[in-house]
Amino acid sequence: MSIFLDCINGKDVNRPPVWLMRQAGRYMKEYKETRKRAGSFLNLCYNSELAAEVTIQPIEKFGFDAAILFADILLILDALGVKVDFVEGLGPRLEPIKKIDEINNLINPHDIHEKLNPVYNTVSILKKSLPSDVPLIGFAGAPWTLATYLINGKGEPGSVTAKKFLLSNPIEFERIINILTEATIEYLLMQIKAGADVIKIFDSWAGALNADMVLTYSLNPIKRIVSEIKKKYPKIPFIVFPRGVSTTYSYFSEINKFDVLAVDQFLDRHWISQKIQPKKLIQGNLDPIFLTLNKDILLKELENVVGSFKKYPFIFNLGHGITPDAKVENVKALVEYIKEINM
Ligand code: 1CP
Repeated sequence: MSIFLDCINGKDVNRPPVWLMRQAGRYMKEYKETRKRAGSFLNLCYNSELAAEVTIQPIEKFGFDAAILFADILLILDALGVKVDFVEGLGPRLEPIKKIDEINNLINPHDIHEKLNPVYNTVSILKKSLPSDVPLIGFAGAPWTLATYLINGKGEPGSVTAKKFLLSNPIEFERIINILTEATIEYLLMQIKAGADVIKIFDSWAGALNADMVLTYSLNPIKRIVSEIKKKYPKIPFIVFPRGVSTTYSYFSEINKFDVLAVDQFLDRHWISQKIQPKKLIQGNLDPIFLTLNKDILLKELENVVGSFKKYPFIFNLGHGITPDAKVENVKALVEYIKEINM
């Protein structure tokens, strides 16, 4: 009874399912109120009741077809013993690895669960409280994206610091990727055990890698994670988001084990419909900036996105996360527009 799961499972649906990346967030006053009660962003992530509350807020307000667990991709680094802080107005700041032998200080991937237990608890609460037709998406950051934060200490355009590290120390970098891959497998297995219906892997900084590096450091570790998890849970669908990888998206579309490919807003929609959609169900790719503009500008772009993708089933979403300056009335208009489509 879920249009989102039906679409992923290849059943006939009469319109695209719709949800938005970062649908719980600062553009909503309800989120800001709960966030204030939590005291800090990390407290909100680790407070299962409040994290469940903010996960549900956009479902109740807008009627999205899927919910995404409220947490952050950087919690797993916190659990691995890296100091993580979220600085108001700046974003995440971490204590980065400065010397290669500091890799040895990371906590064993098998021992991350005590710290991450509140996240699994959030999943359990959500499974009980979400409407039965709204599946829950669990998620993790991909090893490369996590490695960029571990090495840069923060999001860095071009991920230059991490790229220099991997080119200068390929053996040590491989070790880092392996640790992060193992931890991610552990983390996602526990989310599924707690009740997550679908898993999304965010490789938000994959676009910083050159094409050959994309295959080695983005695609391969993600493939390993999905394969390992599907050995235990063969039916669990995976959405993979290698943001910014340009034409190497076509390599991701070849991987049978991936169920959905999330496409960013920089890809040519004609190319997506010709090269990707025949091979893989897609999700995307409205530029989040349209949610900040006049409604008529948004509606026109919705027409463009839907017009480009409608030859095949697709999941409606943004090309990247919603921004704090998105207008609530635009989000309402977007959901209404998609729900009125009859394909
Ligand atoms: O002050 C606040 O309220 C913090 C803003 C915020 C929020 C609402 C951050 C800090 N994270 C989140 C929640 C979050 N992050 C979710 C929750 C569920 C939802 O989608 O509604 C998810 C899935 C994430 C994932 C995430 N965190 C990614 C991958 C997706 C993407 O946007 O590319 C990344 C890269 C992060 C790191 C992070 N955490 C927060 C910020 C602002 C960032 C990214 C920016 C940076 O590195 O500077």
